[in-house]
Amino acid sequence: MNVMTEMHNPMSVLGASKRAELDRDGAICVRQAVSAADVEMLREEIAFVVERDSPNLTDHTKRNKGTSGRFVSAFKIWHDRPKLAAFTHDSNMPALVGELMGADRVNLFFDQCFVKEPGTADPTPWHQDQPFWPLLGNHVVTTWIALDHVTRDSGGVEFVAGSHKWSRWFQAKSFSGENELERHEAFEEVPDIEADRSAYDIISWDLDPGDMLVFNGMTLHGAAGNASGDKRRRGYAIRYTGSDVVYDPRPGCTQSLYSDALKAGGPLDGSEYPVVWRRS
Ligand SMILES: O=C(O)CCC(=O)C(=O)O
Repeated sequence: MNVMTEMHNPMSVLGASKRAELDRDGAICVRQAVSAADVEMLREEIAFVVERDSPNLTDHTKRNKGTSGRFVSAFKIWHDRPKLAAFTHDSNMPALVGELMGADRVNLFFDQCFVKEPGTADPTPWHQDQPFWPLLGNHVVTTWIALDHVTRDSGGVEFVAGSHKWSRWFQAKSFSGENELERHEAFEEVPDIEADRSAYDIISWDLDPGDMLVFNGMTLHGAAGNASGDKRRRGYAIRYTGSDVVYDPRPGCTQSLYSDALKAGGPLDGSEYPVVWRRS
């Protein structure tokens, strides 16, 4: 059964154990969450953004310049793409994350695609998402939908299980190692996880197209480059927030996520970060 299209209450298919697993580990995998038709639609939409060098495209392929491959992402893409707007707002995705977070309300924060072409040496550095985002609260999740067959060697995203509960915030840095974000004095440097992988409980999943990772905004995660000679590694990520989240415009966040329309300490509600689900 396909999680997104076949049901009114997504948790009836997922089961309560997924919510407990997400709470415990900070990351879960939902198999075949998205239909083949939606995977195809997402591939086409992402190709439009990535292949036309759209203005919201960031090229992270700087760390290993001169090597083959390319690692790009694009950000806030649903605004210009009606099919992505429909998918992020009107599919069962908001209800699914609302149930997984145990929230009464879900806002769409933003969407983003990540493409690692074959032979890309650039890793996705280990990081937490929330230090990049002007948000406070626990109801912050990403759904990362695989659009290709993904393994650790082709750049599958890995997570440090339980790290969302460490009560530690790590300084945000750009993926390319350039354009450092403003330093936040209270934030620590990310530990060198690659230097001592066995010290951490690292979890990951091989994915087929349509499988979906769901993870908390405070979970440490990263990915290797794409060592495959012929397989792309495309992911479509949607960032949702829930009812316990407030706007926190502290220094050091991604500039374009600040909003003049929101009040510090207030809810995200507004046209920029719309409410897409309410518990009935
Ligand atoms: O796809 C990737 O390599 C990075 C994904 C990521 O860091 C995220 O979705 O927060």
